[in-house]
Amino acid sequence: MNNMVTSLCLSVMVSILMFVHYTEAQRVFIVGDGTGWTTPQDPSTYQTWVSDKTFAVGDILSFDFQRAQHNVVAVPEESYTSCSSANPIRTYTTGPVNVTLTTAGQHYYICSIGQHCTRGQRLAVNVSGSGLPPSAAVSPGSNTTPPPPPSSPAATFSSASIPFFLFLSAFILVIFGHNA
Ligand SMILES: *[C@@H]1O[C@H](CO)[C@@H](O)[C@H](O)[C@H]1NC(C)=O
Ligand SMILES: *[C@@H]1O[C@H](CO)[C@@H](O)[C@H](O)[C@H]1NC(C)=O
Ligand SMILES: [Cu+2]
Repeated sequence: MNNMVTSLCLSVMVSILMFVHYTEAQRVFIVGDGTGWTTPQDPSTYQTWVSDKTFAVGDILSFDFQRAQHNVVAVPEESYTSCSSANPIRTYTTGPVNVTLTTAGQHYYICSIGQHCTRGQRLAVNVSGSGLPPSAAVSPGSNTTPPPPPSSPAATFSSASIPFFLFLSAFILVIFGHNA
């Protein structure tokens, strides 16, 4: 096998690996699954929904609702707790909408229409800092979360590293290509 072929294979492998990690790093969660984003029958529906999940920066919350019937308002903790739309961080009025979790920490969402929030249409998620294995976001005392799926260390790469690795692949290709 000549250098050209070797470097081409290497480039393709690196690109594929990065793509795999990219897709791992950006998981999409349908909020409420089949229930969607609505005023739930059971007020604890969304608390139950988050209880067996862990979230990392880069994950996407997909809120499935019809425009005008509901909305999604990102709010501070106090507003979530009191079901107030005071100090909104961001409002999404058109559903379905994908909200990317871009920062670590607690994120709170409510529906500000009518009494929907007090009837249970609110969501609090705890987002871990990187694409670390989900176990990193679970407190030691918690036994409600099943063991996390195996996750390679490279899954900690954010989508931002993709251009870098594509560039690296091209670089390797050029260097080895010239030596061929
Ligand atoms: C949300 O993201 C998922 C997965 O990428 C995609 O299939 C879906 O169409 C997106 N929905 C919206 C409203 O952008
Ligand atoms: C969120 O997760 C972090 C990391 O596991 C934990 O230290 C923190 O207490 C959690 N915050 C809340 C409000 O549950
Ligand atoms: Cu609503």
